[in-house]
Amino acid sequence: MEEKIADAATVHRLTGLAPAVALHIPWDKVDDYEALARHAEEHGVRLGTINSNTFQDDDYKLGALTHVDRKIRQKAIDHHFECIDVMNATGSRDLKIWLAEGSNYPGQADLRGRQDRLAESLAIIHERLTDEQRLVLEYKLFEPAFYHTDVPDWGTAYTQVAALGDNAVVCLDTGHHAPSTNIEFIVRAAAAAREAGLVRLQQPLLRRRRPDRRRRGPVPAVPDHLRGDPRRRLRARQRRRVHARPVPQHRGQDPGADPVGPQRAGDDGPGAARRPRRPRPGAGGR
Ligand SMILES: [Mn+2]
Repeated sequence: MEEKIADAATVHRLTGLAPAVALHIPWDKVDDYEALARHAEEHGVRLGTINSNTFQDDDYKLGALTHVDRKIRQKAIDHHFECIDVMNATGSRDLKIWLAEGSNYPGQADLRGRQDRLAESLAIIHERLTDEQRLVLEYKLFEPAFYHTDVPDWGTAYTQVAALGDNAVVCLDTGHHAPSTNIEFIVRAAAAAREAGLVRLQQPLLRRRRPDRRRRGPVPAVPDHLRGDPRRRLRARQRRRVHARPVPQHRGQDPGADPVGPQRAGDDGPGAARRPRRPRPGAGGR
């Protein structure tokens, strides 16, 4: 763990983009969290979000916070209580929950019952947080189940957290959507909900695309770290690295060339930012 933090601190020293290191429980369990927090501080970073894990244990193969068996549900809730203890020891603000829960064929599970049990479990976990701490619910389409997912999209995640209170928010991970999903549109909807005083989404929502938290306003086409220095900006333009499309978080999910064709005229399709540039026909080349 000490080595991981030192590595993360090196990345932060070079980029200035990653001041906090998230821990994943139980993978990043240590005996003394205060000592770990001090170690992070000495390296110029701090301990950030605490992530729970209910997708590894065989007990959770049919669900964790949604499981029909009260004992399994309680086990998953207790795991989140343990994560909150870690948050209290490290001074972390956010408890991030991503659930690998769903079903594989029609009729396997009662979709409404699972949603109700999820609401009940989240309420019990949320109850344990202080007003300064936040419950952050992350959604993801189809993983690992492939008939239904309990928290597949921002609407479902929002419905669940809206019932909990102001300190429960949705996390948007740009790699967690179907191909061709317009993520900018989701950001717009979430920002509108925030302005109406319904939800606070800004930090986790914009984290991946707006690393500089001091800046406000709409997310620009040119990322903050490329503003300022025109030489870097020019180089970025030469490489066509301007964020025409969000880059999928997991390389394996990059669908490559869009099977239904470009979304906009002149668009290189999903994943364009990471693909080698296609040769363009020159004058008289067509
Ligand atoms: Mn994610």
